[in-house]
Amino acid sequence: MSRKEVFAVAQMGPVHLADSKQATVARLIEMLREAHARGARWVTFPELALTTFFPRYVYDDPADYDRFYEEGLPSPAMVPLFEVAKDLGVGFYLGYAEKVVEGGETRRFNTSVLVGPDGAILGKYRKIHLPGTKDPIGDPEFEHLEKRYFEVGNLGFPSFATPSGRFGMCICNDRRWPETFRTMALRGAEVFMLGYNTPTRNIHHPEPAHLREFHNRLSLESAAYQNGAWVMAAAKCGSEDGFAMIGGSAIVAPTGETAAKCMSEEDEVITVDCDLDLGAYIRRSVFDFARHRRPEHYGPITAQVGVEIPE
Ligand code: ING
Repeated sequence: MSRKEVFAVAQMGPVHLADSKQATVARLIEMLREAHARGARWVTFPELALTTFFPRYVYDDPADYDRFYEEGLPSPAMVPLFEVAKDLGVGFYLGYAEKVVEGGETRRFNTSVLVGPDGAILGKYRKIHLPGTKDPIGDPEFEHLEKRYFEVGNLGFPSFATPSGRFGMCICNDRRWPETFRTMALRGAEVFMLGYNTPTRNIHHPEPAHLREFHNRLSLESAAYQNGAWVMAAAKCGSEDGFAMIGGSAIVAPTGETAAKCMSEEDEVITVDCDLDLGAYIRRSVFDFARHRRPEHYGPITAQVGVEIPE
C-alpha cells in the first residue's frame, strides 16, 4: 500500500512595493483554500512571500527596510494564514524575511517555516546560499543585495519529521547547489519544499533569458532524481513594479519528471496526488547512498570553499 498525499504548490504573481501585507496574505489564504478544495494536505508558498523582492533596491538605513521583515512566529501579518490553515487541516511552507534578536543582537535572515496540518510549527530554515552582493554593483536597472539584507543561515540543512514523512526545506539560490539536497537526503528527507524569486535578467552576467527557466528546471529535476525525492517549488513571479521574475513553479517526481507546472506568471495553484514511496526504488538502487557513496574521495567538497589547483 503506497503512501499517497496531495501536495500543492501555490505560485504568486507579482507583489508590488505599495501592496500591503494584509492584501498579500489574503491572496495566500485564497490559494490555500483552493488547494484544500482540491484535497491538498500540504501547500508550498514562495520565498519572501509577504512582500516584493526588496533586495533589488538599495537601502542604507534599517529604518527604511525593516518594514519588509516579520518579527515573531507567527508574526501579526501571518496570523490569519496560520488560523485558516489550522482550521482546514493544511500544512504549509512559507518564505519570509525574518528579524529576530538572538544572542542579544538583532539578526536578519531569509527564512522559511514549515507548519503542520495541526498548526504546529515543525521547523525553520534560514537561507544559506545568498546570491548577489553586499554593496551595489551600479546596474542601471536593479541590484541583487541579499548579502546586504540577510545573514547566512545558521540552522544548517535539517530534515523535519511530519505526519506525512520527512521533509527538507531550502530557498531559491540553494536549489542551484547539489550539496543542499544531498545533505537533506542524507538526513532522510523524501520531500523537498522551496520557494524562489528569480529575476529574468541576470545582472551579473549577460545570458539569454530562456536559460533562467532552463536552469530552474534543471536544478529542480536533478535534485529530485539524484536524491529520489519529490520537489515542490513555488515562484513569486511576473513584473513587480516593472522588474520581471520567472515563473515555472513545479512539482517534480523522484524520477526527475515534472509532474505539474504552472503555466502563468500569476497566482496559480497546481496539485499532484503524490506517491511518497515512488522514490524508494531509486534510493534502493541507483542512489542507494549506503551502498554506493564513497565519502573518502569527496574531501574537497567540505574541506575547500573555492578551487585549489593541486601542486
Ligand atoms: N534569486 C536568484 C536565484 O538563485 C540568481 C538569484 C539567479 C542567482 C540566477 C544566479 C543566477 O534563483 C534568489 N533569490 O536567489
